[in-house]
Amino acid sequence: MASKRGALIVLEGVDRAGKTTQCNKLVQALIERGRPAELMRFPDRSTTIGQLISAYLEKKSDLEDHTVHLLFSANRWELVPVMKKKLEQGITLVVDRYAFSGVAFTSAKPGFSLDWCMKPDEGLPKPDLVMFLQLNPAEAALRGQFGTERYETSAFQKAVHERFQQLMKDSSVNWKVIDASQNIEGVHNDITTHSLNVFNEAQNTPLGELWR
Ligand code: ADP
Ligand code: FDM
Repeated sequence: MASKRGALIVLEGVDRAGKTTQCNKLVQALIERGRPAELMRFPDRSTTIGQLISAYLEKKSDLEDHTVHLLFSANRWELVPVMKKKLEQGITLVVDRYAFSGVAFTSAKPGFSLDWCMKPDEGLPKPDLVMFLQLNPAEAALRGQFGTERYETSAFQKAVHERFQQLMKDSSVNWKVIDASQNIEGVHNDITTHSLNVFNEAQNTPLGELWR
């Protein structure tokens, strides 16, 4: 009998909402419960495409807006074979940003529709669960200043946040909104509960295709 697949779990949210902190804690908690789990993050800056993206984010290079959008998407597609293999092996993937960041960030730029931005990511492995870490800008500001990378300004982040709200209206995706203003353990407990709840369904249904 084929072994049960892992779950595909994504964390999204505004800058400093705690995505990286929580992804690491979730992987650890799942492993401690005997469920194999691994962390992934997008963009994955280690690949050739990822290095182009990284230079762009660090403002070491300029790329045309459509082009960089497609590179972010290509960076996900290039990792799909690895993702599918791990999921088939029963490994749960906890992913720090995914196609939703891709759409929210590009569509926050002038002249980009949500529809156009979604197209290149259509058909990617569909997450079993997407948790949005919700935090208001004033509380995010208490966690530190913006960094120096591209997109790290309050006006742009506000536009991105609005786009995320639009994306969350899509009921074909299993969105859960998490109150990210709680302390680290409080957020972690909510995230762990939602994650454990999706295991049964994930194990008994084939991996879906995003936005199809
Ligand atoms: P993100 O990946 O969403 O940008 P991080 O996990 O890197 O966020 O966290 C941003 C900063 O906020 C870090 O200094 C982290 O220690 C801190 N932080 C994370 N979660 C919380 C929390 N629940 N309460 C207070 N500070 C937090
Ligand atoms: N970002 C991230 C995009 O613009 N498109 C994408 O598809 C993805 C995955 O890149 F500003 C943006 C979001 C953020 C930056 O920063 C990545 P981190 O600190 O590596 O998450």
